[in-house]
Amino acid sequence: MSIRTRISPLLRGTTPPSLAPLRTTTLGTLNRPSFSPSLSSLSPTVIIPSPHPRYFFSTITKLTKMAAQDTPSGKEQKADNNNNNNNNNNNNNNDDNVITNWVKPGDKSGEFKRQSSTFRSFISSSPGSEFPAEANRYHLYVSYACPWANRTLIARKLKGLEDIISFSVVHWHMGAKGWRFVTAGEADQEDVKGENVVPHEEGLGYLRELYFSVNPEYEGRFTVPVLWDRKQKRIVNNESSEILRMLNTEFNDLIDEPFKSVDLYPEDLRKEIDEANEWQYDLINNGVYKSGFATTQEAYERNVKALFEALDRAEKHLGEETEGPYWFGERLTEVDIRLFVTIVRFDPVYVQHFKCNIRDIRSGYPAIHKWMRNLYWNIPAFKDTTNFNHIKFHYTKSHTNINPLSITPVGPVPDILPRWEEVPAVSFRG
Ligand SMILES: N[C@@H](CCC(=O)N[C@@H](CS)C(=O)NCC(=O)O)C(=O)O
Repeated sequence: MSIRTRISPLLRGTTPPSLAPLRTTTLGTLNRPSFSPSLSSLSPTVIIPSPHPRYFFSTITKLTKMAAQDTPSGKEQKADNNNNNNNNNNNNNNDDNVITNWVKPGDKSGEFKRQSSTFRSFISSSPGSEFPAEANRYHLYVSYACPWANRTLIARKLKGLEDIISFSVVHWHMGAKGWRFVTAGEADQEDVKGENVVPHEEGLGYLRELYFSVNPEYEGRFTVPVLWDRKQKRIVNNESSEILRMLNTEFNDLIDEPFKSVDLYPEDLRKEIDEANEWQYDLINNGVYKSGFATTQEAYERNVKALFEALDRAEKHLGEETEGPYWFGERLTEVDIRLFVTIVRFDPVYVQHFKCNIRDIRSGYPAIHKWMRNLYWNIPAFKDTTNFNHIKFHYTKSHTNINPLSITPVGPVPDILPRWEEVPAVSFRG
């Protein structure tokens, strides 16, 4: 069976993405200046799209409705939020335990250093495994805001594991006590609602309670995603890159074609996948955080320049070195998943909130833009697991050290452009 035949059942509609007509005219002729590492020598190439009135007004209505409601998170969140504000409006907080001290107090480098994940067991289909592959046994705790968690939801869907592994989604707000579950009253609110945004089934309030339930002495961060074993009431793993690998292979005996044959980490591409993951993780996936959480000008500039050099590299690869529509041409792999979750958040959040604004994707990176929109608009696993409300509200209203008033910018409008529409400046240049 050809790869395309294998992937095609996952696509919406009947046209596989690689066969869909590509509007190369507007994108192919762009003359984009190449990246210069010196900020001062950069020409102002970021083009602000003038919003189409349709998108503009629907977003305004959405935000106004939100403001008119009682606050999304109620009393408990307000308390949590205040706490957060008090703790984080300056960088002089010396309490190591403050959850939103992204840079360790006293660390003169100003660099965000991501902690390694703690729970690293594997579900396995091998006999006698500590965590055997079984249907209805494992649960994913995720946030729609979080790119790392988003990876696992995409893989779950691409592999057809929807009836085998359940999932639930936390509230988008992360306060001083970390992620929390929604209350029954909140689940239907405009800004909160989404597939499986539900209260915890046993009534937990915060994700940290789950971590403490398995280890009362736990000292790491209370991160999503969490792969949970319902039977043993244990955390199997909280490292998204490893969860992706498990979902890719270990449940294959429990699923049918065409999902069984979907291979996100194929043997013959492993070396290239590992290589791509390495620089993309450090410079792009984590690069946006290192830029946004930096507490010195030097740390910010170092990381944001490296991020944009890496985006230039990705642009070159997708525009010139591969015959699309995926990173490895005809084959959809975990590289597409891992890069997508950062790119889809780039214009709506990272450009302004994390100051990753040397360029944006929609006007500055035509090949990445085309690649991202193909995934989003043609493959339900990508679109259905992307929730722009959770994404925008989480970052802008949780990181009060970066955005003390928690005002969420309205733009860019829309969050993602339709497949064949360009920002006016790009259409004009084409
Ligand atoms: N290495 C982890 C990182 C996960 C992670 O950092 N998740 C963030 C959300 S985007 C989180 O839950 N942060 C909470 C915290 O650090 O307190 C993975 O890839 O699974």
